[in-house]
Amino acid sequence: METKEKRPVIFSGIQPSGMLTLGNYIGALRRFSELQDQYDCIYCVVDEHAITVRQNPADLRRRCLELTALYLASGLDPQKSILYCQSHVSAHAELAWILNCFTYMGELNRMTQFKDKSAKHADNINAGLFTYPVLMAADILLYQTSYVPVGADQKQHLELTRDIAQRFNGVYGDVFTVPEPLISKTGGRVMSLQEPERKMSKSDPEDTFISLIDDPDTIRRKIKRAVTDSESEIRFDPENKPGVSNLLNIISALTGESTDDICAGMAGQGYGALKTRVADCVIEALSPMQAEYKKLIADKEYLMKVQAESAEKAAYLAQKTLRKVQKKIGFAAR
Ligand code: ATP
Ligand code: LTN
Repeated sequence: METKEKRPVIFSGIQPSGMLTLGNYIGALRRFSELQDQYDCIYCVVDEHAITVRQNPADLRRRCLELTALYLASGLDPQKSILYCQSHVSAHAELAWILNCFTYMGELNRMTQFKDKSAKHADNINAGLFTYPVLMAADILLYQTSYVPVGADQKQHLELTRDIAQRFNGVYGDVFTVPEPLISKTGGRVMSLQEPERKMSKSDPEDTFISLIDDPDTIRRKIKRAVTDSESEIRFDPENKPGVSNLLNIISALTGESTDDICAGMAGQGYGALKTRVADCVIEALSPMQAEYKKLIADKEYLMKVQAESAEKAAYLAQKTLRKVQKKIGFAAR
């Protein structure tokens, strides 16, 4: 962020709600470092979002450090990108309150993530879970973000963020940059290994996802047990063969090869061979990051230093937008 020339801003966030999965990696994380040379990148550990579901305090604290280590291990450079924790910058919660007053109940009622999470946590449907997308809008809008790299599941939240920004700008003039999502064509939606109709999620049971720190044996075992179907033909057909298509998609996202080419190359082979190929690709993709992660996670002090220095830079940028918003709304001058 030291360059003088103004570059478009990239912002994204990941919840410290569990060890990241292959879905988080393919849909979001692996793209973050590719963007840092061209844009001003800000990547957040969204711990305030994570508490919309009950979290064990010690686990939450540990996971914030783990996610910071993963950000670094994936190739993010703290000299180029801002890598910080949401709760270290109070402007997020402050802007979220204001944006709550520019968001309609009807809009939030339509959010599919809210419906999914309420069904999963029927004993704790709290107001934070409902207004979750407003805090996400605040995250993004605070930094005058142009692009938001996310998985396909976040498209609806991005559309709401744009609507809120445009509504606010309509009343007060051009206060916010209206952001656009960056969703990759392959890999925007990696599915569960056990229920391939549902997206892979880090807060689901262990055997449904590959964790980014799973060792090669675990990766092979989980993929071997992945649900396929009773046929034996390797064919890309998400509707009728969701399990096999998910495996093909994973290979395609990791190698850049089209699913058609992968199928052609494996003609006549069975699901066993397909699974071996998937496991090989996943192990190859994750190994360098895992080695780096192991080193980084041992150095807590360094990780905390990165968080602290980044939070300072983020807070400076966030305050600029927050002050402007407060002034426009008519809050008393200080
Ligand atoms: P949780 O299970 O706690 O809700 P999650 O695994 O869905 O978490 P998030 O922290 O909400 O993960 O998402 C982080 C990023 O990863 C977001 O950009 C999201 O769109 C992306 N992502 C999450 N799951 C997948 C998936 N299965 N495929 C592709 N991208 C995904
Ligand atoms: N809502 C996202 C996580 C998230 C986010 C953000 C992503 C919170 N704030 C800002 C991009 C930009 C999720 O559930 N995956």
